[in-house]
Amino acid sequence: MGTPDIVLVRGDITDQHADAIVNAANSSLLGGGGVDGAIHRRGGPEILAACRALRASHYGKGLATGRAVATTAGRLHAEHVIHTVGPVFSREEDRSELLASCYRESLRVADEVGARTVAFPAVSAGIYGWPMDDAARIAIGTVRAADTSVTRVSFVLFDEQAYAAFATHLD
Ligand code: AR6
Repeated sequence: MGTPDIVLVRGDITDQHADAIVNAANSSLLGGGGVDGAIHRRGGPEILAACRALRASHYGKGLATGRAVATTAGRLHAEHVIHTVGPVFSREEDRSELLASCYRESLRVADEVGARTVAFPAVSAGIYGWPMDDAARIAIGTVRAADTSVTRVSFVLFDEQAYAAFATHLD
């Protein structure tokens, strides 16, 4: 147990090779746009079938915000997809702890399934509206404070602005 090495990658998370790839899902677990759409498209129907089975067996009301759960990774270059539900950004309410929980819970699930290398997107920083700089601060701060058997976390950033925000907080 300890703190993982952190690397930043500019690119598409569905191209990554890792033991586990984290999906920025929603509580339905039944797919959506952004990372979620890309993961289901590239990973194939096996992932959705596993999500449906989880809905039926454990998460009839959906997966709560800040939680994480693992499925097969289908055709992705990974063993597992870890689906986590980020909070929708709010100016009225501080939901930072829920966003931090996504990273902590995803690493806890990674430990449970024995994943040593994990690729994360910038959870909540797309459709859910979180300002990128703050999303990066929470992501890096939480992973740095983790005590996990995961040895390498890569943050896979889609564009230059996201990459720059993460690079600032890694320094
Ligand atoms: N690889 C890496 N990063 C990506 C990719 C990709 N293929 N596609 C988008 N991003 P988002 P959220 C970036 O919207 O904000 C879905 O409908 C994107 O530019 O995927 O947590 C779910 O079902 C942004 O920086 O996730 C939920 O309903 C970051 O990944 C909702 O969106 C996250 O953007 C979740 O919204």
